[in-house]
Amino acid sequence: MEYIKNKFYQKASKCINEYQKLKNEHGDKVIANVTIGQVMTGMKGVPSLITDTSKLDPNTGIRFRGYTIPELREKLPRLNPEGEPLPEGLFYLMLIGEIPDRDDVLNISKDWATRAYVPQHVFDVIDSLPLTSRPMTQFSAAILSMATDSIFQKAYRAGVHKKHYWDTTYEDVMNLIARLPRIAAYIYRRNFHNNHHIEPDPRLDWAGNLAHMMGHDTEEVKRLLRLYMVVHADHEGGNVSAHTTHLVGSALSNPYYAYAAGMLGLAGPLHGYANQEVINWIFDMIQELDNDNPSEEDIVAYTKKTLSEGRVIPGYGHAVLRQTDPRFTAQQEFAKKYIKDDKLINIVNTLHRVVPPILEATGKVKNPWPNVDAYSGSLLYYYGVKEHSFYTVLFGVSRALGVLASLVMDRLYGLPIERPSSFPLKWYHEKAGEKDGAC
Ligand code: HAX
Repeated sequence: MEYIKNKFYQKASKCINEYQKLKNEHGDKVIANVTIGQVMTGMKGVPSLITDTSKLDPNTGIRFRGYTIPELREKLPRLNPEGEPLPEGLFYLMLIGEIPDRDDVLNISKDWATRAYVPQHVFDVIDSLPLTSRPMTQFSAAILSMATDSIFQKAYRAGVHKKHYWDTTYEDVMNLIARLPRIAAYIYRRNFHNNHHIEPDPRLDWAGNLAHMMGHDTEEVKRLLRLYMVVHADHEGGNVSAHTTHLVGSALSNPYYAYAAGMLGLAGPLHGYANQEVINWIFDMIQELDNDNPSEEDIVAYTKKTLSEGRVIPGYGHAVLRQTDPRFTAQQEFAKKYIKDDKLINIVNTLHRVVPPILEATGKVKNPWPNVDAYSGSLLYYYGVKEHSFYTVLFGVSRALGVLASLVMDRLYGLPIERPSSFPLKWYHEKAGEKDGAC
């Protein structure tokens, strides 16, 4: 499937000169000032990364190469008219910058199917971990162990010219993405289905095959996973999983290391692990109330109690967004279309009504609206994927599409090692014009 690689190179190589020109001729141009507030709140809003795959607008949400999620759901190729777009199409769009046609997408499906072989030692590494280790630990360890296959690493050792780094990175990235469904499904079956594994079916699309290997071989779950893989794929470059992948990759670590590092960031409760926290929190509420059909008043009281304990309400808030996350809305629309009446989904919808005003009333939460994680677990649960601790692995499989497409571009542009400056707290204190600091 060299033609996808060639198409990428044809399109993206035009931008190399643009990058060099900006670096060489406009390097002194001031584009933003940094405030102490930005440093103290995690560098929010400081332009400091180059990411072409997607851009996040605080009010309208994510756009992938300019396209919103509703536009993607309309324009990206799908297997059948009633279904959801294939994530392969989104990967093509993020990498190449054009909406693919059906053949482009089917070609990527085929390419990934031919690259999907996972070496035995990867399964051995997973099997060597205790079942008590979290699925995300197993997932990251499996990815790291696959670095034995890194073509980039071998080429670097052999002295390849830096202008060719992107080529072997592309090969690693395609192999890595192709293998993820098999690895994720293996972890799922090992942990939750007595180690009874299901062989891949190379005729299936990437997400469809994942559903098949997990043992949820129905059209409904395949459709859900296609949507899931599209909405979680990318959220511009500054979120923890994307930024970590880029940062580690900037040291020319191989793509397996870079992505595994990104996954460890995704595993944090303020990021991708929130998709488990949402469901855990709802089930804790149901248990405490001893009622799986709680009233609005009960839900309000439980939410307030959680806040009073100094905890966050999982699935709500965002570092950049200031409106309901369109990824939440896409999943809500999916539920409205396909699910008639379900107690868990009803609770999620009630939370959507009652949580924002409660968070707003705290006076400090900048975005009281739901994010992507508020809905995803309830949909998986409804369709029979009930094992919460696995949910972040699914997020991780999807996130590979965006962060690894970006890594190929990082290498094509020849982005340098990332190295921002740090200063002691005292330095900021002095910059603020304060005299007598305590430290
Ligand atoms: N519940 C309670 N308090 C919240 C809150 C929430 N959902 N969201 C923000 N806050 C609090 C913050 O903890 C912070 O409190 P302190 O001043 O006491 O430290 C204050 O409001 C201001 O925070 P913010 O500026 O609004 O939010 P941040 O940019 O610092 O953090 C988070 C963004 C997403 C981490 C935050 O909203 C949060 O913790 N949400 C709950 C966890 C969650 O759903 N994470 C997933 C986010 C989406 C994602 O990445 N998915 O992978």
